[in-house]
Amino acid sequence: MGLFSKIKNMFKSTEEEEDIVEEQEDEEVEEDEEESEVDEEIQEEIEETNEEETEIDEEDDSTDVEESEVEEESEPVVEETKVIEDKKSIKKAKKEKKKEDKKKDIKIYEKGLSKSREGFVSKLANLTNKYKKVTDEYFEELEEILIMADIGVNTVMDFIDRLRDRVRKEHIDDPSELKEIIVDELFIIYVNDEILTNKIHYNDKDISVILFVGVNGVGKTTTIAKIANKLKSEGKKVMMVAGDTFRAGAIEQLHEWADRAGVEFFGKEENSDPSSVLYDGIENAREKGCDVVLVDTAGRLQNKVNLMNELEKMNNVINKLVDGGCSETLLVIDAGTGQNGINQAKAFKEITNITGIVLTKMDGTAKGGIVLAIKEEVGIPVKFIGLGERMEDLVSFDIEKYIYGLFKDMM
Ligand SMILES: Nc1nc2c(ncn2[C@@H]2O[C@H](COP(=O)(O)OP(=O)(O)OP(=O)(O)O)[C@@H](O)[C@H]2O)c(=O)[nH]1
Ligand SMILES: [Mg+2]
Repeated sequence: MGLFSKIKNMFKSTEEEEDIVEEQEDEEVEEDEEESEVDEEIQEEIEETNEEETEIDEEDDSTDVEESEVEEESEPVVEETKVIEDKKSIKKAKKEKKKEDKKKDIKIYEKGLSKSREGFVSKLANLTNKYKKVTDEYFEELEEILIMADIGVNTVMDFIDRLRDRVRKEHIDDPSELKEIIVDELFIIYVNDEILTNKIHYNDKDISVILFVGVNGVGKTTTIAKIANKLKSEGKKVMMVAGDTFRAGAIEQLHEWADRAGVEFFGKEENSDPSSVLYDGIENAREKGCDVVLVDTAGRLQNKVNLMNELEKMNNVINKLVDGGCSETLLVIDAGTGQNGINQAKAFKEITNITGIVLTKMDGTAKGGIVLAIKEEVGIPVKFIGLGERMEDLVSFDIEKYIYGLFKDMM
């Protein structure tokens, strides 16, 4: 079975009732297994404690003092059993929440990628219907569709070469046979033997500071709000720091988002030195017991040297105040800007250490291929994608959900 079929099967349950029932049954079995695991744990712990008791019993020379000690020893068994039972219910609740979140995420992917699906994926489907045989014209048209989808010329060239190779070796001449192979190969481009790190790195020793950079209007501030909202729902205490002191109204805008998300805010007046805002912001966050500090910046690229100096200064502040330094520097890119966005990523990569990319406005573009282009041409992992303007419309990037959201109608 091809990769895509596997992915499709994984997500089928969100659209078919029957599968939901099956899934539930599977999960019940899983839960039973888990329960028996926990039961075994309980059993082991009880046995251990009993063993300790007999040891004490054996040592017992019938002095009153020691006897009362033995009695005291037996109490923790009850307590421990209770702790384990609590753990069990917490585990169960966590699992339920994960399941819910996964379903919500898939829905957001499906909805947010509908433009891309209708655009480039429907073109792919039409191509298959148009050609009876895999010919040179077929490849040329396929190449054009992929380039139009912002996949990036070099990536497309490599991709077409690989596809031609497979067609030759596997003696394929029916375009419909190629559909699944195309999706598989696109997936392979992304995965490419690397371990995908879509996870956000949090500082486990100290407060986590995350910087957001990117050119004007790409969605930095909105993304900060969305991430704050996400972190808050995970139980983290968050502060937003208004490091964009350059654009008029930027500080107030961030403040409003902080209020809406119900998180802490720190800012100074317009035109303050961003590094001094950051310095005081981190100290303030520490005083308030925050876990994560999200820093908005004015990432204008018009003057590369200035921006580089400013970001370096900000990093020096973070290094001075925070054990382990900056947790992440996320570059925000507007997916609708295509090659321009890729060029921004390349430019920012030269200026500072970008650890991840947030691709916004994926819902507004019919060119879902940019994710693959970023991977190929920039080599920085996409950590989040924005699929709408609402607070909930930001999801951790997951290649499997992405491929599913993109191609679900094609097969
Ligand atoms: N459809 C859609 N719109 C988005 C998304 N993310 C951001 N936007 C919109 O993009 C616009 C700009 O967003 P901001 O967050 O202000 O962008 P910014 O990078 O902070 O802009 P400056 O502070 O001016 O540099 C707003 O109208 C947002 O609602 C998204 O994922 N989907
Ligand atoms: Mg902004």
